Amino acid sequence: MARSALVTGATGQDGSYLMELLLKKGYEVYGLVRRLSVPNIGNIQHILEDVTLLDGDLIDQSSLNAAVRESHPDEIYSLAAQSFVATSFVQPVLTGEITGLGVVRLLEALRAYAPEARFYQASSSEMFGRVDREPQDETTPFHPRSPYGVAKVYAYWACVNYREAHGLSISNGILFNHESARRGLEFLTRKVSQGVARIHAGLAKTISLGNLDAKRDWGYAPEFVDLMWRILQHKEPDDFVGATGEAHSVREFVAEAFRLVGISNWEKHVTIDEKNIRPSEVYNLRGDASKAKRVLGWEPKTRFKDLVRIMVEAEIGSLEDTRPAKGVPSG
Ligand code: NAP
Ligand code: G4F
Repeated sequence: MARSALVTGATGQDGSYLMELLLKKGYEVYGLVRRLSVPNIGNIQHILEDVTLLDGDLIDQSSLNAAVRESHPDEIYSLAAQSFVATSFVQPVLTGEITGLGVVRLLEALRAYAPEARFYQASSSEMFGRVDREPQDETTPFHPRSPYGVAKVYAYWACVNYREAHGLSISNGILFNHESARRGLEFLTRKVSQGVARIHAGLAKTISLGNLDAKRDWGYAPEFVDLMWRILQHKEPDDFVGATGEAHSVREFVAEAFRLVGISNWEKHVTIDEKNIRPSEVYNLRGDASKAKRVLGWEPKTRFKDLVRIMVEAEIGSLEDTRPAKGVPSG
């Protein structure tokens, strides 16, 4: 019989890649989606006929109970979150409700209705925050710097506690930034790759950014969902860092994206706006994923320059797709 998996955050970047991966592996796939006035299914349009979507919201316990009961999951992937750090400063209570307490609601549903299932929690390198060592691994202390990071720390420890207190099979993936053309438009890599493509096409002149000096360990999302799956195949529940081991600054990302379209004087096209600067910043993240390599055989392949190229090319391609063909009137 096919194994069954329930994925929360199904419409997001990671949820969409993970559901594709699980389908390829022969799983029966259930995706939790919340009701929106206009459905947000762009990332999963192509697999809609192959998965079962269940209505639910991390704020609503009964909908999570029903989703777990209906999907009879062997594996649960807890990916849903208010995941944008900047928003967490203006919506800290909502972020705590969804990104923190929402995970506990899902754990309660696990405990009541699928205690044999393996559970993956999407923990984050944002939990390390103000780091006191480099690179960061599973033993690095947490010092979150945003309401989002604080909520993720709460969810992380809730998962550890449910594992220890109730003997449930719960694992954390502490993943560093991973990106793709399916990233939300507000995240740095997508904002830059889309902005560069638009400037290249003559549709815009500048991109408005914040702190150019922050450094991130940026990887490619499809490789990181493979790590999520590997974590749940490991017999013993455990916590793993996922990272490339390389850090680059926002400035480097911007320069490389412009270089790809032949623009060397990129400073002319970037403005710095106070509104993009966070009240407290995470300045430097670089991960050490040697445990994931040693125990799970996982190693990311896509390096920084490949990632920037993949994202810029995707944006240029999608702009070309939306342009009217020659001779065809628009409108
Ligand atoms: P994402 O694209 O922002 O997706 C978040 C998902 O959560 C969306 O499907 C969203 O649904 C759903 N969601 C939000 N609020 C919800 C609620 N109240 N009830 C039910 N669903 C809700 O995030 P991602 O990049 O795929 O990341 C997946 C997970 O990994 C998140 O937990 C994120 O915090 C974590 N993480 C991400 C990274 C990274 O670099 N991408 C790194 C470490 C950890 P809508 O489409 O309806 O908004
Ligand atoms: O792309 P970002 O918004 O991602 P951030 O804050 O690192 O968070 C992402 O990665 C986390 C893993 O570490 C996830 F847990 C989280 O859910 C999310 O996926 O910002 C990256 C960096 C920051 O230092 C930010 O201050 O870019 C800097 N930045 C500079 N200008 C900007 C901008 N970020 C955004 N979004 N927009 C700007 O204009």
